[in-house]
Amino acid sequence: ELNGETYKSLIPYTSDMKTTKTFLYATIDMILRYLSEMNEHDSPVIKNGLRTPDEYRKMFTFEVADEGMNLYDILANCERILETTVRSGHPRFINQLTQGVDMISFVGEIITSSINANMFTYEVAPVFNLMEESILAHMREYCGWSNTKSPLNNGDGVLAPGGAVSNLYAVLAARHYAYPNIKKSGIRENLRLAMIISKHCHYSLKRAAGLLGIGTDYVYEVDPDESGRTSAEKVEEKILYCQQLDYSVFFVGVTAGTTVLGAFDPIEEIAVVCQKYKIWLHVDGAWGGSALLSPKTKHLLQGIDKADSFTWNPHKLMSVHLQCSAILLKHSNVLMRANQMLAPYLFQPDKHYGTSLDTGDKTIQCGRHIDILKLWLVWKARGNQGYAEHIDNLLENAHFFYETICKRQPYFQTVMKPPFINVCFWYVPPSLQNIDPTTIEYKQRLDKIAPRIKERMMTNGTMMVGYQRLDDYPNFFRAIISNSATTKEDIVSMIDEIHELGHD
Ligand code: ABU
Repeated sequence: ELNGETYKSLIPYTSDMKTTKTFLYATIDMILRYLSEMNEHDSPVIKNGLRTPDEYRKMFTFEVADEGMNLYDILANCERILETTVRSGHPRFINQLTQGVDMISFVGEIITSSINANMFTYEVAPVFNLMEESILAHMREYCGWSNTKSPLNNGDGVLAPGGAVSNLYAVLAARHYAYPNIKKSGIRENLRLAMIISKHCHYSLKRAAGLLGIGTDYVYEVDPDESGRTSAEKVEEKILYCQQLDYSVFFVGVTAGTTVLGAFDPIEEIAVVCQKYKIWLHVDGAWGGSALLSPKTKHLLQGIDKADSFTWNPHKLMSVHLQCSAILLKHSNVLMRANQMLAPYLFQPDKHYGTSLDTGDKTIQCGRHIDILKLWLVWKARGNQGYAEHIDNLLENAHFFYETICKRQPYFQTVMKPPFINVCFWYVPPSLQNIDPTTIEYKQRLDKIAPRIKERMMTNGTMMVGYQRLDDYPNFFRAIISNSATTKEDIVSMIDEIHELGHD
């Protein structure tokens, strides 16, 4: 039916809805088949395994042509994309912090797409700007930044395309707060700015220093302890060291839920140090910020009320589709003052509705996608209570994962007791069992095991889990389950799979 039709048979090129309906129903059918198959727990995460770039190049015609493609072939291409894709919503995809496909969030994405509006001004996205204002205020309440007199004037925030951009906002806001003239005059040579971050913090903070003219050489890293936490004493030592060098430290960045180990820096104690030296404290909770949602885990962020800014990514632990990251600030108007350019064609000061909800002028973007609807819908559907249960369930799964591999010694060795959802471990094959683990040979050989297992895993396509080196540790696996669909049976199957793939 769609074979002879082109895009010109679709709205808006025709007002007849017939072909549009056929095309969209066929698309929905295809998506339903994909989602249903993806939720069969024993189905592959990558059908036929990961192919080489050349194999994919042969499977698709990536080049566009002079002549357009008919609608049937467009759908055939979509079908092939779904067939070959890495199914990040699969219950056994635990490779990345972003996982799963939540149906309410999915509906939010479809509706957002149908509207295709731009967040930058109130006049083109009125309801979405109000929704964002309300949800960001609610998130700030979790940080303890509420001001009952004026609930919407108790800080600021904006949704950003990802945690790295939220972290960039934090550094930018801190720099502007301390040195507002830089926006206009740049960093003059006699101003020696420096930042202090935890060594295990996200790399985006260092990149922000490069982007904002601080210079990556002037980012001082504090070594964590053996549990991956940065101590307040070490932060203070670093501040004093920088002061001796005559540097002005304007930013301390710590982490709530480090990317690999899931460690939480002691915010309360570090906040005391930052207050003593009047330095902006940023907490990157892109991953672990959602621990605030559960009464059982919110203690992990004790002291967040004393921070100046906070990154929190709903697209990680809150089952919301990429992209959805929040940068939250305790201080009102810093973002606007730091970024405002008053483009006269967009942010006219004499608009009849006022300009306070023209959020575009406080961002580093111009056009901005609507990321709020999916978050708002999921939060509405679950309520605060549903989110608390979600976090508790994920933690329970992490503990189950940890306990199961503890029982599988000596083949599975844990890196540490998980501080949060991250379960880090080595697989030690029989060939390494009789080698002294304190030797260099053992470390060198162990370092090669995780990549080898991962290669076999990707070739089979049965599951996906990430691995990395960290400090002196040889390559180890990091299992993180943020998908509500992952069950205890999946966990046992994945552990069995690693054991099978890892055997010599
Ligand atoms: N931005 C951190 C994401 C890292 C991960 O998914 O593993």
